[in-house]
Amino acid sequence: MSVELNEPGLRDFGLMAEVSEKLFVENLETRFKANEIYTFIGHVVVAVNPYRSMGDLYSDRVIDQYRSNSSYNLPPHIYSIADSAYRNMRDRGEDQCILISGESGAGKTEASKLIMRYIAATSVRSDSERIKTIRDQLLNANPVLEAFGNAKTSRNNNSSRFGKYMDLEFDFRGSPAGGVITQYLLEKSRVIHHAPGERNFHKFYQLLRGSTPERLDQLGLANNPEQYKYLGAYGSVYSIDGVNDRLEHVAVRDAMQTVGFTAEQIDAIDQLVAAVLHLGNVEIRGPGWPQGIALPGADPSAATVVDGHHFDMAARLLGVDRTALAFSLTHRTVKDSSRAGADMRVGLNLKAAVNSRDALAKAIYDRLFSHVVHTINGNIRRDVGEPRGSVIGVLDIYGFEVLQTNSFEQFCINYCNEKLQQLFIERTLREEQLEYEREGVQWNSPVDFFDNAIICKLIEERKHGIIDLLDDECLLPGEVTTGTLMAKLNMAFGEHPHFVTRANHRSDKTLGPCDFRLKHYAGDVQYEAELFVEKNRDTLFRDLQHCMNSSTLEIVRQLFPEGPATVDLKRPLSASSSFRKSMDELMNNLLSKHPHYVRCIKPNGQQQPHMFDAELVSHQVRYLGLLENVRVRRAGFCFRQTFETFVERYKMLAPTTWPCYKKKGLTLEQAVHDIMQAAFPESGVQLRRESSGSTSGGAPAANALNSAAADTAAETSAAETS
Ligand code: AOV
Ligand code: MG
Repeated sequence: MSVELNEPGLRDFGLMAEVSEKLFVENLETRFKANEIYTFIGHVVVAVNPYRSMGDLYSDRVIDQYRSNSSYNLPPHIYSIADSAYRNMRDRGEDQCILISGESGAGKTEASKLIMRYIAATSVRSDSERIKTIRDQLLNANPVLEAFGNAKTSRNNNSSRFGKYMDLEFDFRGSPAGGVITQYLLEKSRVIHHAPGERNFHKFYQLLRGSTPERLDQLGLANNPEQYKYLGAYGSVYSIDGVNDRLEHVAVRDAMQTVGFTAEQIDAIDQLVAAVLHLGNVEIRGPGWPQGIALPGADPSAATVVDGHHFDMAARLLGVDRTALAFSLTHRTVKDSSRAGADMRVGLNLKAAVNSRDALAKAIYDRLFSHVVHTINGNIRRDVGEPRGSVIGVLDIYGFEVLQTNSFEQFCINYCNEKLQQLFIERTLREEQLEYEREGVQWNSPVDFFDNAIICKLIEERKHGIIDLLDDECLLPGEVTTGTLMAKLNMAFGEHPHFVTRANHRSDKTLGPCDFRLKHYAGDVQYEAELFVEKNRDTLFRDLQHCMNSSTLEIVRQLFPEGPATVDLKRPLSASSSFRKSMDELMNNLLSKHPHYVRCIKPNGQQQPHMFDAELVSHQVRYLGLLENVRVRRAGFCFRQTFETFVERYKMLAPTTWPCYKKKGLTLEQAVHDIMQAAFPESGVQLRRESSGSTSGGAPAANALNSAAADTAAETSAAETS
């Protein structure tokens, strides 16, 4: 970490002499090349992923520095944000949240872990064993979640395939008291399929490579991932550079124990992961296949499940009867109208039976992931009876992504990123401008910015947005063709500036008949609508549900509780509408807290250290709205400080405030005024008219130059700006 005076480039973009994309990116590059990966825009931290170990940058020594100094006297750091959130929470008793955004591979998850590490180190000041246990449990939740919910993608070797929001709860002294994790929509399609060059969830490889031979034997598994169809799609990779799945397996089991899982619970979870691998290898053939499992009373037109090791193990590990499992994979129970609605079993053809097997595998893994999160929450929950102190929420979602083929999952992921961008716009660009107006502070002309509300509305608007149109299709009985969905979308959005299909852009030959393109805030993404209806319906046939519920294993019965089958409900909550609902809840939650932002930037597409691709960075700077962020800060006032801090720091500058303004009969506001008059008689500093509590927790604040700027006002343009 550099010494402050030698710091390369500008530490705060608010100090730029002129705001331009070129200068912005140049400043990032200068700093990146000098090992300074963090830069401020006011209170926002911009972080460039270094793709390498940063030596001492995150050490305990540095934690101590940020803990004992005002962040603004130190170089920008992810710890500055963590410190400011923690202090606000502890000293003002205000709930805080830290929102980390950026595209896939930009460094969000690493940032979230560094923030948690800082807060854990800072908040645990006592020797209380209980507090230390809570701290360890909170920190160890991350590796567990990553094992089950992260995977190697083409963008990121450790890509989060779920959204994570974690509330860290503190007692009134500011010590950790517990936590709650909320997860959003795991990309469960990855269980059965992944693109060339990618992997399935880390957990599968860890289990195969890390289990003892005896354990593998019990689970009927080989230690070679290539033998499993769900891991071995064409072009698959099985290993990740620098990652040892065997050691990870041990580390994750240890972390699970620290979080509070019992050895039996861990074994039961591994058993179900093994069952999923076996299911993937269960062969399904056409009707009457000779080696098929004989099913008395089966529909002769039904596909057949091939008898063999994998089927046998799947049934055994799931604790279900072989015949019942084979039946539920190849048949569906329907009402027979000719027999007064009595149940009738209809055989599934080969394709439908394969789908049914894959749907079961996805459902098991998806529910298992929720079960893991639920169990963690049960263990890290604040003690009943402990009064609720304040909370710091840390949001780490899956980043905006554009893949070779984009399906329903990317649609949800990118919608989530739109929502987060919307929140950023609302709170940093719009609110900042409104605040100046509210406070009667005069400032330069308003700053224009691209408001992505139009895209959010296109996706989520009730009755008229893509989600509701998709739901309408899903409600139609029987097979729905993608063609009818496309026709509906074209009819509704043919003229929409952010919606593109073949119908409204005939000259665009890259669009197939079932493709639509959304012009997202972060770039265009072309979606294949082919599986949207099926993935959105997200139904698991009653037969599979019943079969799983009949398991001899408690964990399986818990994952598949008996209840109304989703297919029978009048208006089931589809995958996309339930995602929209959870996004609404998330946004309301975040709006109720004091926000802090980390904007992560990916410096190159090769995941390489020391490479800075200025074009790629420019694109991110543009769509993240960072220049607008700087303009708003500069059009307004770059530096704010509470009156108290300001007077304490500069009281020696005016005769009326030294040694104590109170003794000279001044109010706090008069003291600030006198100091400014004495130091900068010509400056344009304005004092806030009245306290609104928006930026300083109710304390009167001065939109004044802060210490660094006041000391070096002549060198910076901040004085001219304000
Ligand atoms: P993401 O969370 O933003 O992507 P990650 O946090 O997983 O991205 O970062 C990707 C990789 O970049 C990590 O595995 C590290 O190798 C490296 N990295 C990130 N931040 C740092 C850092 N501060 N210091 C050193 N290396 C870092 V995604 O979850 O795909 O949207 O969905
Ligand atoms: Mg991540």
